[in-house]
Amino acid sequence: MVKSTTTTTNAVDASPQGTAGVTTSDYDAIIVGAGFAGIYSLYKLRQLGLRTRVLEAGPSVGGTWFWNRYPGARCDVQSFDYSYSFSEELQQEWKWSERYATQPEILRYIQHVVDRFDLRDGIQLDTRVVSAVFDDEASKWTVTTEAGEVVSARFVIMATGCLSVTKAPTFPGLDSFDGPWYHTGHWPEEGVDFTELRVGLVGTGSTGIQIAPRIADQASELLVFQRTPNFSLPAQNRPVDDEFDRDIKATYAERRRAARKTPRGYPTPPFLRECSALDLPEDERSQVYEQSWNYGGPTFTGAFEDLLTNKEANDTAAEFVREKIRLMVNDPVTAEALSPTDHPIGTRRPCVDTEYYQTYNRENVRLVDLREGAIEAVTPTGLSTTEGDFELDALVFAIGFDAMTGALLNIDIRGVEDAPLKEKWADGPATYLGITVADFPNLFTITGPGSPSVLANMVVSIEQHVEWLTELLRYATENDVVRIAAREEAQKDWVQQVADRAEATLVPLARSWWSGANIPGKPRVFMPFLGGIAAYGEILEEVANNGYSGFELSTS
Ligand code: N01
Repeated sequence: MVKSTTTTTNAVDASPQGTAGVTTSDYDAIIVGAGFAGIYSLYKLRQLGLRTRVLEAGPSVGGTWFWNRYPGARCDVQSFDYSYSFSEELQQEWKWSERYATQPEILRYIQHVVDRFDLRDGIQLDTRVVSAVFDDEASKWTVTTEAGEVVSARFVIMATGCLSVTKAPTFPGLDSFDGPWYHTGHWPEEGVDFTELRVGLVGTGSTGIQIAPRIADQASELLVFQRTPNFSLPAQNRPVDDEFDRDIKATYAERRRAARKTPRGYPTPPFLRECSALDLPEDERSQVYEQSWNYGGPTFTGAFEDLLTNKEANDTAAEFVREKIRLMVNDPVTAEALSPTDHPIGTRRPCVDTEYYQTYNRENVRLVDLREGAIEAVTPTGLSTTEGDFELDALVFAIGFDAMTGALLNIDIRGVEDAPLKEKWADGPATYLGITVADFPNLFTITGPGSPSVLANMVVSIEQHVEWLTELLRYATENDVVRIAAREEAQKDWVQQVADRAEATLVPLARSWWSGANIPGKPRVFMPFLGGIAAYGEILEEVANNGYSGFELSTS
């Protein structure tokens, strides 16, 4: 437990989730969010002996894997890697059924972890945090919930997720629509039956690409409204048989260690080349692409080391995928419309699919290219574009998220001198290492902007942050540190480094949610750290080894 001036103003509420009344309680740490990040934070901080409570807005644990329960939702990093590595027993006893697990299976896994490690009594569900205010004198946070509950804590850990605030559909006339409409990020728990319905799907990012084939299985007609085509790579999903399961588990710990030494946080197959795509003659280069394509998943964009830095090299990969699309989609006009030409491959989040392109060969599926006529309004009977009206019985919006900063800025976070985070980040997020913010002492952002987060295996990104933070809090505990504050200068340098790394690549050539471009009015700042998990891990280690350089640690 942190040896601090903490006084308990009320008995610590150890009641099960959702049963807490309006009380004032005092903790060592409050964690906001019970997804992968919040759950692991609770596990680690309890081990440290901190009195810790998780406040979760939803009625269940799981975070993004609770809310995004649309048909077709699955991870696009292999299940064996998209899972916690902290417990050898856990990873040996859990058996994934598919190479890329579905949302229900991942949610079951998260529930299992919570029970397996007796974490449930530390998680308070149905509790939305609305504000967090720093008390400069006491070096403590006061956290208030929507229900008016007030809790205080030395440390606040924002495990609020990078993709947890949905982008709301704002099409004029939506209220007048006669049929039901759904956002994929708030999918009804009981599911939706599209049988015999004409369905309009808006959005062709990772979500739209996953859900389209599943809607097409049911609907009498599916119209996919696409504004920007994305590159999508085949998952090459398959069931996990016992032999594969045994093979992975025989060297699981080694696999996990190796993953932390990669940029993306998962093992890379041996055929990826550490050279330029342009170093190989065309037939050999194509062979590498073919191998990566057949291997499946996002690995393709790492086939050569310069795909994200050299436009000419990138063009060879992009053209390979466009050629695949032409081969998979029977109608040449549709194939052309599905083929991205406005951004290099990998400069927007590559999608991973199962039978997405082939879906357009079905009789009941049609692509509507919004570049030829944008959506003007929702009408009582469907969608109206500048090129014509479409009659629809149901609408599905897969239009994305206010990513990375949305969940943090939805909470009224006030730091030193009552300064709102919203004002500090008016021109875009500024953090030190993606995990702390100057002038917001004792507040930590798991996979916050400025960390590898969404560019890597999220579970590895989360573990990296939580483990590093646990050691920092251990250090604080052992050294009577009550205030951990990032220095302004260190933050300035870090923000510059994050921007420089992005500038050195092709990512500025794309409009993407990575840089806030999907939300009108959001500052255009490339938010994640592009250096990768391994390099980032080394930086974190160096900061710690240097006595937490860049931080001011105060004992009173
Ligand atoms: O959201 P997106 P997403 N009119 O922002 C379109 C993760 N994820 O939910 O590109 C018409 O990528 C928009 O068009 P445009 C993953 O990191 C992971 O699909 O702006 N269209 C785009 O096509 C992913 O990257 C998994 O022109 C409009 C789409 O909606 C991230 O979540 C699965 C529009 C939004 O695409 C976000 O993916 C799913 C408008 N007004 C998601 N507004 C895994 O497998 C938006 N669009 C782990």
